[in-house]
Amino acid sequence: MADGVVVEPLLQLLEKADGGLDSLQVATGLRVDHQLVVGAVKSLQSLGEVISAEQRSSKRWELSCEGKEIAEQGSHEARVFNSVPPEGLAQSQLMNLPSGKVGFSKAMSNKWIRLDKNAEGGPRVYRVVESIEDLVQKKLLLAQQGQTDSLEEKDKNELKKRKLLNEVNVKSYWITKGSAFSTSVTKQETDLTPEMISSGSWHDKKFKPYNFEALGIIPDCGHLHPLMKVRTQFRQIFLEMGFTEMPTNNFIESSFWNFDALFQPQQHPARDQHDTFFLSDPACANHFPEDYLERVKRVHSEGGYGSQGYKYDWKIEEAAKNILRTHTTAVSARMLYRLAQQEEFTPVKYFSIDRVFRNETLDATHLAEFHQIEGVVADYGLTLGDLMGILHQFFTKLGITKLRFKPAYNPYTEPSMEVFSYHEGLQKWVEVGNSGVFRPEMLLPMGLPEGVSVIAWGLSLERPTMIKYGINNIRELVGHKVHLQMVYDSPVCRLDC
Ligand code: FB9
Repeated sequence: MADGVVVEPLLQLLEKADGGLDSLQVATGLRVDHQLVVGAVKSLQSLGEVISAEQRSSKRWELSCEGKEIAEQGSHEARVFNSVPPEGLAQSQLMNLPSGKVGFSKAMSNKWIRLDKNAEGGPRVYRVVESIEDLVQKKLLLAQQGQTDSLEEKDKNELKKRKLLNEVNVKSYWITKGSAFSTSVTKQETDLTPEMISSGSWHDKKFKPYNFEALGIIPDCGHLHPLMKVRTQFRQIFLEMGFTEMPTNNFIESSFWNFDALFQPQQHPARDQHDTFFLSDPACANHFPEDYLERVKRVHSEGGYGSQGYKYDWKIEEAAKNILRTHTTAVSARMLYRLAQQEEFTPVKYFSIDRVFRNETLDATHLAEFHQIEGVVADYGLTLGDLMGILHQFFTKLGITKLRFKPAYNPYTEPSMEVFSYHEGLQKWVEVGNSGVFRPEMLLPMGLPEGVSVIAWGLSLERPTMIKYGINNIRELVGHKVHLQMVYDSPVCRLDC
């Protein structure tokens, strides 16, 4: 029955009722599910003052699944009694019956059966009485028919203790006649159709009033991953600071741009298999700016630009190896080389936020890839002080004001600094990034003018995202085990608060 079919019978019952009706009574009287009656009440309420309905809570007794089964088939103890023939039954056989184990002790305590432990052939069960009255089943049947009032409190509590009967809170409606009560209601139209207008039938129709309180249907839509929400915030911060985003749409990079151009020697441990992912096909890149490549080769093997170099036999084969980029600093190198090709140098502020890949040991906060955030500023005469200043400006926009700088080492920056911030929640200093001034051995072979210095810093996107969204394990944030509901439910991200 749809709730529309319940409306008329409900009104008929209300017409005859003395005072009012409870929706549960109506459901029992009409032998329909209570929710259908609730639906009919709501559609009648939308018609105006046909009825008035007041929500109320009441307690009522409901049979549990086991209670329903016993009401239908009898208690376990009764089933045990009925399974014992006049000549008795071996206890082992009785215990193998479906109700044996559950009903045996109750049947014994009811003195319906007795156990002869010394019987020939082993312990044997005999009936003690001719017949029994299964009161448990009787009481459950009364409760099932809504006659729990006829049960004593102790009976109800005993059945509740045996988890056969539960007392539940039930929300229902007390329904009374409204000021515009009628036993027949005309269906209200929800749409004014062209046919109604052309035929004029709209004159005889009743239209459902607009419900301006109704909430809109939440549209199905896409959802941004928390990482992408935080990336947008970082992008906004960089743009506000006048930075231009670098093109990072190449996960695959040559070792030349990822390492050699950054003056990272070919025997550096970061360049071997256990830290870097190498491609097998295509294994090698084969297009490099020839003159620039020669200058890189020379600065590694012989030195130059005031540097003694690394004095090793630099090999193009090593530089040509294709890898998954280990940092977005490879992109910065490409962009700085392109800047150096300009007729006249112009200062720049670049940033990038994209995936990088490292063949690292995985743990709760580290995967073989992460998103690196990088800022780069190139101008004449930039110093470590400028780097500290721009780091303060950048992190202040993240709401991080207490910074400390610790001397560090990077192959491509000198000096280098690790950046720390005091975490009020953890009551300790935590590393929030790394930074430095690119070495002349990196910048001058590119062709950047003497006197131009480049300061840069980097951090990850995952760490602030995990902190912001209270995620402890990286696998709850990224990867195949991520619950999409986490993505749907993740709130908007504001980094400065
Ligand atoms: O992101 C990091 N920590 C961090 C950052 C922000 C943050 O925000 C809080 C909510 C307010 C919290 C924490 N780190 C760098 C520090 C550590 O997490 C570290 O354990 C992990 N590091 C990654 C590298 O790990 C292999 C983070 C990643 C990182 C480290 C260095 C760089 C980039 C990313 C760099 C660089 C660089 C240096 C010089 C010149 C150019 C780039």
